[in-house]
Amino acid sequence: KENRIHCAALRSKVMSANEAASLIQSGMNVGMSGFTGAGYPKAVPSALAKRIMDANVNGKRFKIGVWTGASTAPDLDGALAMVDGIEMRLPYQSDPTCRKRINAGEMEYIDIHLSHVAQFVWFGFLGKLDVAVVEVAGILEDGRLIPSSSIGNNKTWLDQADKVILEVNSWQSSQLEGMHDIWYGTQLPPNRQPIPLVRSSDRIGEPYLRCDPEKVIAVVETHAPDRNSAFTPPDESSKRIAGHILEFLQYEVKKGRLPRELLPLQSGVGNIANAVMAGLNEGPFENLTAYTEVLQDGMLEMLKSGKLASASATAFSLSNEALAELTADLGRYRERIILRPQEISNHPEVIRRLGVIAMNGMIEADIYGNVNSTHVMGSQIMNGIGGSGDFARNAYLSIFMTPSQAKNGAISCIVPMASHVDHTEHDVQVLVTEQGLADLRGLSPKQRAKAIIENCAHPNFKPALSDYYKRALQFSPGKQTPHLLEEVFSWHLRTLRGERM
Ligand code: 0RQ
Repeated sequence: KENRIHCAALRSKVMSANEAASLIQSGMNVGMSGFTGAGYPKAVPSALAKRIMDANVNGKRFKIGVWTGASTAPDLDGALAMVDGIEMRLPYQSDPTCRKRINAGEMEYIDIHLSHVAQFVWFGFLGKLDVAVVEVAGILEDGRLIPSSSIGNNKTWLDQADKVILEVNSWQSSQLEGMHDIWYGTQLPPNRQPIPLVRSSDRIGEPYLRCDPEKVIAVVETHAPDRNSAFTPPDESSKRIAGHILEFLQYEVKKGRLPRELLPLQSGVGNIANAVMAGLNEGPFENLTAYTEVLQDGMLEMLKSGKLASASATAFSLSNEALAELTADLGRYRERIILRPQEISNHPEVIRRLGVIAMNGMIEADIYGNVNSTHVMGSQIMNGIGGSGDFARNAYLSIFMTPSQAKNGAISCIVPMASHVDHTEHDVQVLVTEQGLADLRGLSPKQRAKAIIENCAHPNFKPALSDYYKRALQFSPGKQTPHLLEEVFSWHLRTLRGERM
């Protein structure tokens, strides 16, 4: 195995994953690396899951708090949830087993704006962080760490945890060295200073993570791949959504409200976001930039074609094919890709300053433009708010997109009232479905309702929405945001009862 550990003091702490896992006790809060399947620890979490299972077999309860950057992988979230080993999970997850436990009421989950997590820990809002388990790509002679394929909250975990377990993964390309930008200038209020980042491609920090070697209680060597999930090729609906957005952006350039190279792009997770990038790659814009959270296949394609000059993110989220492409040419890409801590990639101050164009997916929106990103039928968590709030609230333009219907047409994604609200009407400027785009800027609630129903709703649901809105306008006691309260959730209730509209 290639030696990635060049610090003698830390080399002396190398041990097996089982030995390292035995240093984690029930009741501890554990800060794990990992962000959308990139850079999560590959060995210690599964070893810990085994240890928890053994404890359970012996009639002992063994649960920990699991804090991460964002979602991880089956061998972290999945393995720990499977053995019911997670007391509290934060700040984002997308694992099926986790989701099941959370929705069954068997696991506590706090869904937090991703930019809030680090500072909440620094403020002491979340309690004590006992152990950090962080994957790195290598260790320098002086003990500094070469970050892995995501940064997430690693800087904060390493600073705040009492004890540190490092996983050194030789599967990660050694060429990652130099790609990261870790800013150590963060202060706590009232002593905060402006973040000196004025262009999305600026480097303001250093390429390595610092870690007090005294705190390191174990180093585990691994050679295992990230969880790289495939994207489906853009379907007809995603292509149409992308088409509407492209047309809109071109119009904004024509109107002089956007420069020709646009403004830094943020693109959410999932296939639709990826399709929009594919659309932009074939579109008329040149010299684009990205200030985003995860770098998906679509953006890598744009870096490759040259449409995208540079991209700033906190993690990769690539398919195996895209990863092979990146790895083969990492030396070249490294100059144009910057991975930052998530409190910087998602920082409201920076997003507002740069004027980011935010494009995120959603579960449903209501006729006034309130957006639900997280809860199906108001109570079942899907994933979490992730970075969508960080970006939507502070963006130059905040765009939300979804197919107009879900579950093969059984459900309308435009509803009278959102069953859960993550992004209020105030933070939503543009709604897009395959049917069309509603530009909500400068519109009052009643004008918004007309635009959303007219442009975004599926023809199968449009008459019922128009009918609801007309009656609300007539019978609602208030005419600012007309609603019929006895009816607002009737659409959801029908779905829950298994009836079609
Ligand atoms: O479920 O696969 O079981 O059928 O929700 O929906 O249409 O595949 O869309 O992959 O873009 O996900 C909001 C979840 C959309 C995502 C959400 C069901 C649908 C399907 C997924 P099935 P699609 P996407 C920064 C940005 C929050 C985090 C975020 C998300 C599943 O975009 O998690 O924005 N966003 N981060 O069937 C019932 C409806 C539904 C519905 C969709 N109205 N009712 N089910 N579904 N609409 C990046 C990060 O933070 C990491």
